[in-house]
Amino acid sequence: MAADDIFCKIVAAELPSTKVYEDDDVLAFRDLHPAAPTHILVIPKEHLTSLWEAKEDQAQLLGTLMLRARDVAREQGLEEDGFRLVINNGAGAGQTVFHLHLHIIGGRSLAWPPG
Ligand code: DGP
Repeated sequence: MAADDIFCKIVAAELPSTKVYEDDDVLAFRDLHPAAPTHILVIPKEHLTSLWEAKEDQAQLLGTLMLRARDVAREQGLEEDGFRLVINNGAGAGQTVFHLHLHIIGGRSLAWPPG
């Protein structure tokens, strides 16, 4: 756990969150500032700063995050109209919380390319 990481604090239940999925390795909860009707964050419970920092031996965890995000999207009823998974890597790409997270964004039409 990284002491100054708010998502580690959410994993440890030191900060509140609206959870939508949890298992031993993965937590999914609603984004505090939703950018769409459905906006959920999927994170590894173990601290990982960013995709950039991921190691080869974390490949299985990265794949699991993708699959659980897919499952959450399905449970939230997003499959018919589509949804987007986003990873912001680095401050220049808009990363503000330095604990790897996948954004699940859906429930409205989504423009491409993103800004
Ligand atoms: P990013 O910009 O990719 O690092 O996304 C971080 C997201 O985290 C952003 O959409 C807002 C959300 N967020 C920030 N602080 C909290 C929090 O304390 N709780 C929840 N649920 N979401 C948060």
